Amino acid sequence: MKIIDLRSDTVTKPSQEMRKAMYEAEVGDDVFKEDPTVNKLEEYAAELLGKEAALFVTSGVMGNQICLNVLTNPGDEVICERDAHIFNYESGSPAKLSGIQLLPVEGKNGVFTSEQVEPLIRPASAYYMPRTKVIEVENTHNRASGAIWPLEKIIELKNLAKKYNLFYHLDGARIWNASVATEISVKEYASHFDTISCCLSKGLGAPVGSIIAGTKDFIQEAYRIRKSWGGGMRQAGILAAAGLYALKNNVERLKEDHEKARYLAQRISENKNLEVNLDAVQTNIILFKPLKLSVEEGIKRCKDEGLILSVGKIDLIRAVTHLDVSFDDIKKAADIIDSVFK
Ligand code: TLP
Repeated sequence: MKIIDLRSDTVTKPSQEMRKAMYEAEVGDDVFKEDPTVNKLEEYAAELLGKEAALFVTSGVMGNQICLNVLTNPGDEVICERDAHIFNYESGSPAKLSGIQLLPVEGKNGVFTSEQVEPLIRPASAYYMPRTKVIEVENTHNRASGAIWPLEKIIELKNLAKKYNLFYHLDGARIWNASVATEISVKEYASHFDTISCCLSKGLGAPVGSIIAGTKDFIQEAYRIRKSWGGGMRQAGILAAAGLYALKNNVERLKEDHEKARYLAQRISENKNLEVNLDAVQTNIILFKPLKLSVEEGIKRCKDEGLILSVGKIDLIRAVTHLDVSFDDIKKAADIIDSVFK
């Protein structure tokens, strides 16, 4: 039985062409900054994101956590959305690695407003309170079904961050998806933030790695932190080659993943035993609620039929489209979902 794996876009495997690029990569010791392919990837990504410098890191979690660590001191506070990845899925690392706390705000489809944030900013004179240091935004928003932050909302919060002298960080794990969906360049998105972390190993199909970007001074400090957390890699050009290949070949095609997600979400919405917020399905993630079966039972029954899904939230099932599933696979997935939740 062919298995259709929609647990995440992280399950993609490097294509033959990507593997060829990896095989042929020129390498050196990146801890000495002598890996030409890593250097090329970092320069290319910095240019693409319109930032002074970029750094190749092992994962999205490492990217976000290095950024937060560099931007804060222990005891500081970071404002983020209630469903943010840094709040829910990074193993408590802000507290563990940087001694900082997060202040979550309830958003709508992952988006929160400056009116919500302004009253939460701690007064500078209140020495007994934590210091507010960073506002963090996630675009696209994973636990909000891949919803996109409207540019005007991004700018509104940037202005607030500026007003209070706060840093502004973007978890842009899937910023590529936001960019192809809106036709707003990643450079434009990134220009509003001090720091950005974005993944190569999600919809872009690279096996490993993320990029963080910001000013030269920021990246110099990030480089120290990466090493101290065990993230200094040696002949990492083999991995960077996959990242470069992904950035050059796999961005535009994300549109196909969005079409697949729209089709699947539509089919799910036609099933009276399932509930889906179609407004939030703007990119490649679908969250849906089974009304008659539990999430666990629904996932188990789909798996028995050859479709692997994951838990999106306590009462929601998640399906993510990606480059290793065809349109036919998605039609099959929709049929399986219909038969399980009939
Ligand atoms: N998300 C994973 C899981 O952790 C849920 C997924 O399958 O979607 N930021 C965002 C918005 C993410 O969605 C993820 C991964 C990360 C950061 C972390 O990236 P990795 O897994 O590379 O550390």
